[in-house]
Formats: sequence, structure tokens, C-alpha cells
Amino acid sequence: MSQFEINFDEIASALDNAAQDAAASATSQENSVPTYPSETRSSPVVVLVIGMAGAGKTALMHRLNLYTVEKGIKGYFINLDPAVKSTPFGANIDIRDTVNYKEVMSQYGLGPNGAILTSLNLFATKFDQVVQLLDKRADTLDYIFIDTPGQIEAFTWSAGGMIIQELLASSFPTTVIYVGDTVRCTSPTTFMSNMLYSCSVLYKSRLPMIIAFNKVDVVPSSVVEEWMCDFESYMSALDSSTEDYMKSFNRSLNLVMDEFYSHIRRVGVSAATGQGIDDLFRKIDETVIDFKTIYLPDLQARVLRQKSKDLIRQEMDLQRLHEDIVANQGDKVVFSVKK
Ligand SMILES: Nc1nc2c(ncn2[C@@H]2O[C@H](COP(=O)(O)OP(=O)(O)OP(=O)(O)O)[C@@H](O)[C@H]2O)c(=O)[nH]1
Ligand SMILES: [Mg+2]
Repeated sequence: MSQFEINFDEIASALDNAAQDAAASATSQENSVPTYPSETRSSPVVVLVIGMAGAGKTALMHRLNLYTVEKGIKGYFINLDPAVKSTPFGANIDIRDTVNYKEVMSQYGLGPNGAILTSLNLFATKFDQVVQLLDKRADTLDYIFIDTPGQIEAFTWSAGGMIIQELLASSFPTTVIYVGDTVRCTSPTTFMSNMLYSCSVLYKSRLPMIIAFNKVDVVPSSVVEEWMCDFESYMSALDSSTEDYMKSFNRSLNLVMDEFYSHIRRVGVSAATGQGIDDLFRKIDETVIDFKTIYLPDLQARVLRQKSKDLIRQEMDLQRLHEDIVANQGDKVVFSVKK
């Protein structure tokens, strides 16, 4: 046999070994799937602040910062809004230090929303470093608060946003505060839009959620909170509303949303005056129990499912390569795309 002849038996046996190695490594990884840090030590709670534009997310972050300083709570503040002009809460980590939103807009020829989305995706590629940093500081922190862009979909429905959420949730108990603008929510139609949005955030993120009705210094949240627990009161608000075009649709939605309302924690707050912030902290702590008992097992099951899918795909690729090498006997070796 010349020096350049191929020994197919050797290749076949090498491929078999590689397949066995891949299976062994995947099995060992499966066994090490999230051993959760909080089970071995006290862990900070990550709080993602999400909500429609102008609902008061950034103002709430500022209030939370003031509150933590006043009460001696160890808080850490992260800004994930690349387009924000200033962060009154004094961010410990700021996406704007890593990604230049204006530069992204001009370099990629994007509009404002596309640039926010792309900036988040770019930042997500570095987010494991953020988690490593948080992990190092975990023993010294109680809460990690994260401000997000007003374009909710840019965070909740983007690949980057999902990576960020999953990296955080697989390291720390994580909860979502959905900030609603109480003043706007006094309109039954806007209230329903907000509830649908919060519902979509809940089902996409699969994390525990608190709805914080903000700006209660202007309008109390009692009316909208009543709509969440008393089906009839929302129906009669709809009846007396002048927004005729949406009435029957909102009636049907209210029937569906009843189940959602019954599982969601809610609180009225004012980022401006600090009203309701004590209650908000109590609710955040309650969600940690939900996270550990309901959301973490679900996350672990998803990680395991993904790993076993990857393992099957790896084995199929190796099998196809093996078959192609044997079938081609030294000719060009390519993966068959038909299989
Ligand atoms: N009266 C009152 N105004 C508030 C409160 N919270 C926020 N605001 C005002 O609402 C406006 C929007 O607040 P932001 O904190 O910028 O809202 P945001 O949700 O961060 O907005 P985006 O980042 O653009 O999505 C500002 O003018 C705030 O001063 C509040 O509790 N009470
Ligand atoms: Mg903001």
C-alpha cells in the first residue's frame, strides 16, 4: 500500500470511536446539567424590568436603586437599553459601554428598532462574561436589576434577548417585573393590550412574573387591579366605555384572560414617590419559591431535551459520513443532503 492510499477500515473504526466519545461526553454533560448555584449557596435574585415604552421602567430602576441604598440592600444595576440617553440609576454594567447604538445604525444601515435588536444580539454574544462577573460577585449581592428597551419584542422575542434570559435563569433565580402605565391602563382597551403583552412575555420567557402598575401617584391602581380579580367589573367598565369598536372582542378576551390573572402577582407602585416599593420587594421574594419549584425544573428539562437532540444529530452526522466514505471508496466524500 502506498503512503497516500486510504485505509477505509481504519477510518471506519476511528469514526466509531468518535461516535462513542461523543455519546460519552454528552452523557457526562447531561449528568452535570444545571446544578443550581442557589442550592449550594445564597444567590442574588435577577429582576428583569420589562414594559411598553414610557411605562416608567428606567424611573422604576432609579427608585429601586434609591430604595436599596436606603435599606442597606445590596443591589446591582444593569442597563440593556442601547438607545437610552442617560441612566439615572447609575448602571454597574451598561450595554452602551460595549455597543454603540448609533454606530450600529449607520454601519448596518438600520432604523432605530433594528439597531436596538442588533445591539442586543451583539451584546448577547458577550453575555456569558457578564454572567461570570455576576457569579464572582454573587456572594455579595441580594438583587440584580436589569432595565430593558421599551420595544418589548426586541428583548423578549429576539435571539439575543432569549440567550440573555436563559443564561441568567440558569445561574440565578430570575423573575420578570412587567411595568404597566396605570394612567393609560384606565382605558379598558389599553388595559387589555397591556395584559395581552404581559401574557406573551410570560409564555415566551417562562419565568415568574409580577405586574407592577406604575404611576399610582397620578391614578390609583385599585380600579385596574379590580378588573383583574372581578370579571364583572371589567365587563361593566367596557359597557360604559365609548370605545365601541373593540367591545365584543375585549369581552371575549376577558373570558380567556381570567385564568392568566388568577396566577399573576400584581402591585401598584410609584417610581416617582416610592409608594408600593416595599410590597414589590415582598412579591419578588415570593416569586423565588415559584422559580425554584416550577420554572427551574422546566428549564432543566428543556436543557436536557436540547442536549439529547444535539447528541442524536451528532450521531446521525457521523453515521452519514461513515456510510459516504464506505460507499465512495476513496472518491470525493461529501455528506448526503437527501438523508
Ligand atoms: N407621575 C409619574 N411619572 C412617572 C413615573 N414613572 C415614570 N414617570 C414618567 O414617565 C415618563 C417615562 O418614564 P421612563 O422611566 O423613561 O419610561 P421607560 O419605560 O423607561 O421608557 P422607555 O425606556 O422609552 O421604554 C417620564 O417622563 C417619567 O418621569 C411615576 O411613578 N409617576
Ligand atoms: Mg427606559
